[in-house]
Formats: sequence, C-alpha cells, structure tokens
Amino acid sequence: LSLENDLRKALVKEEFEVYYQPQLDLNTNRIVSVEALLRWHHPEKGFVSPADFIPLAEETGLIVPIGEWVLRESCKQTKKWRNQGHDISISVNLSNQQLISNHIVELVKEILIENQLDPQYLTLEITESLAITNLTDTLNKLKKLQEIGVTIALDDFGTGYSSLSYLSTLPINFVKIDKSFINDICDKTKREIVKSVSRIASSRGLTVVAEGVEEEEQIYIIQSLGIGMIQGYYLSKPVPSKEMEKKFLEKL
Ligand code: G
Ligand code: G
Ligand code: MN
Ligand code: NA
Repeated sequence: LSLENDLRKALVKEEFEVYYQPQLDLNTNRIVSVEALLRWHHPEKGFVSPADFIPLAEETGLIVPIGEWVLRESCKQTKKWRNQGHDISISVNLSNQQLISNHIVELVKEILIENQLDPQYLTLEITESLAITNLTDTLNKLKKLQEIGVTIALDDFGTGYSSLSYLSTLPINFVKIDKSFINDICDKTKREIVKSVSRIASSRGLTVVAEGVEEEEQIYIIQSLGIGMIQGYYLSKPVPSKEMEKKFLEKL
C-alpha cells in the first residue's frame, strides 16, 4: 500500500525517467528506432524495477496518467533528436488500460501535434493479452491509429495466449518475437517456431523484430530466418537519453 501511495505521487515529484534501447535494422545496419522504457527513481528505495511497479500501476489505473507522461516525454525527445538531424523513430509501450480509455486516439494525435512529430515516427507496442479484451473496440482504435499514420507493434509475441492467427487478424505492422525464443534460438524446435512466425509475418507484410538479442552468433541465425530488426543487450541495455546520444546518435 505504501508503494502504491508513493507511485501516486511519483509523477508530480518528477521521479520518473524514460530510458531508451536501440533497435537495429539488419538490412541497412542502422539504428532506426529506440524503445522507450520507463524507470522510477524512488526517494528511499532507489531504483524500482518496472517489473515491480508497472503491474501495480495497471491494477490501480495509475498507468493511464503515467503512460501519457511516457508518450509525451518520449515524443518530445524524439522530436529533439530529429531536429538535431538523427533519423530516428520511437517505440512506446501501450498498456491495456490506455487502449481501453476512450480518448486514446485523440490523445496520441494531440501529443504528436504538440511536438510536431510526424506519426510515421511513432510506434505503439501492444501485447497479446490486451488484444483479446474488448476486441471490437480495441480493433477500431488500432485501425484509427494506423489511419493517422502510427505504426502498431505486437510485443512479446509467443508468450501468454499467443496465437498465429493474430498475425492475420490484428491490425498490426510489426511483430516483436519474445526474448525467450531468441534466447533459445540455437535449439532446433524453437528455431522452427520462430521460422514459421517469421514466414507468416513476412507474407502479411509485417516487419519482424527479434527481442533480447545478446550474442553475435544469434544474429546470423536470426538473419537466416528472414528477421529484419534486432533489439537487445548485444546492442545496448536501455540507457538514459544522454547516454543514447553519446553511444549511438553522435556518430550518425
Ligand atoms: O525495461 P524493462 O526495461 O525492465 O521493463 C520491464 C517491463 O515493463 C516490460 O514488460 C516493459 O514492457 C514494461 N514497461 C517498461 N516501460 C513501460 C511503459 O512505459 N509502459 C508500459 N505499459 N510498460 C512498460
Ligand atoms: O516487455 P517489453 O518487451 O516491452 O520489455 C522489454 C524488456 O526486455 C525490458 O525489461 C528490457 O530491459 C528487457 N531487455 C531488453 N533487451 C534484453 C536482452 O537482451 N536480454 C534480456 N534478458 N532482457 C532484455
Ligand atoms: Mn516493448
Ligand atoms: Na517484449
């Protein structure tokens, strides 16, 4: 309960920070995008992992204002990077509750306009669990977001109640294959699954992203499976904006 109280105050007390993790396009060998990942600097506990506070934020509904802040903050940062001449896109996690909220499409539009960021540079990551609740409403919102030019990515694919049929029924542009599959990519069975997902996704015109790439050897296999983009510790862990600039953007 005390953590919940602290979480309620965290936005006003400006204890949140957005970290960024690069995504590499294997065809051009360029960092084309970064994923925004929220961090909480708790006044006493120090760094609280999102794995611990995101579920709490979702239970309490606090994820709605917090998620709005992440979206605004990361779009602002991306516009700044683009103004500096870096051709970079932003990928932001969207929680179930944010998508359910009535004004989500208007909110996304508003934040893009506010930052003068072209919708083509924003990707919203949704998860499979979110896809099955309020299906008709969810599908409509996702379609509207695509209509305004925003990219939709299906995150953590292969976990939970994943289904290959999502790849042909959901209005999505990207599919991010969960790191558990990439971790075991040397295992023949896992590799066959990833291969199937990649083939079906490609036939639908979806871009496939491999998450959790840690070793160089994984990249050769990933590339042979027709996967176009990678993300993971091999490139970098999520880092603050300044570090992102130093490590990746200044070289462009
Ligand atoms: O970043 P890791 O960086 O430890 O993130 C842990 C979990 O928290 C992941 O499942 C990630 O998707 C989720 N997460 C991180 N930032 C955000 C955010 O801004 N919004 C939502 N909804 N989830 C986030
Ligand atoms: O659930 P989502 O995919 O949005 O969150 C990504 C999560 O994966 C974050 O917690 C992020 O820090 C973590 N992550 C990113 N790259 C790697 C990696 O190479 N290995 C592992 N173990 N975790 C990673
Ligand atoms: Mn994600
Ligand atoms: Na993921």
